[in-house]
Amino acid sequence: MAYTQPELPFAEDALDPHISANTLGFHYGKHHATYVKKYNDMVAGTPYDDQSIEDVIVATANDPDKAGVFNNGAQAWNHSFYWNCLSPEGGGKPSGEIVAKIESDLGGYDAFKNEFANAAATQFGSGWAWLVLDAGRLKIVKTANAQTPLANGMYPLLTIDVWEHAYYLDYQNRRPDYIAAVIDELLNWEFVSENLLKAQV
Ligand code: MN3
Repeated sequence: MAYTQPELPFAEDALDPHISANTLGFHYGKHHATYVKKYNDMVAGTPYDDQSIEDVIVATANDPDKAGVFNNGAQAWNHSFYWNCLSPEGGGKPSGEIVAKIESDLGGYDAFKNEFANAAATQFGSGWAWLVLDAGRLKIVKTANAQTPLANGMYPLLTIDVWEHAYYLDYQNRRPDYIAAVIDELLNWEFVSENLLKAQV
């Protein structure tokens, strides 16, 4: 069964001016779509075809012979997850159960914000910054290229894509400005809270 690229959860121009329709057109319509297509082409007719994309990502991580399947599968999954982390109504401080968890595990919202922004800004080259649940505790991690905490037994709650294709049309080299805009204006805390609830079941 092929992996289907999910619909964007908002209109292509809904995140403007923080992330433009032009960026989303390329990022969702070209980059993400290509990862999905390549993944499906690579797994077609193999035993991976019968497995969920999450299982394939875990099975192919750290296997150099399976780098193509892993890279395209992980990038397909990471992007599907990333779109849900953004919302035109997002940004700012969270509410709900996540607030106390951020307080106890990370030292509060300001500490979260600094650590998350720093992880995203200091990921050298292409990659991702994440808020994850790791053995019951919130943690901020960064990953290179297609790497994903899913492959390391962590439960992803939130991510930001820091590949240049995510921001270059809007911000050029100013990655920290893109990161600040996402945190202050777009982060979908409702999605993060849903993920936390699912992770704790
Ligand atoms: Mn991307």
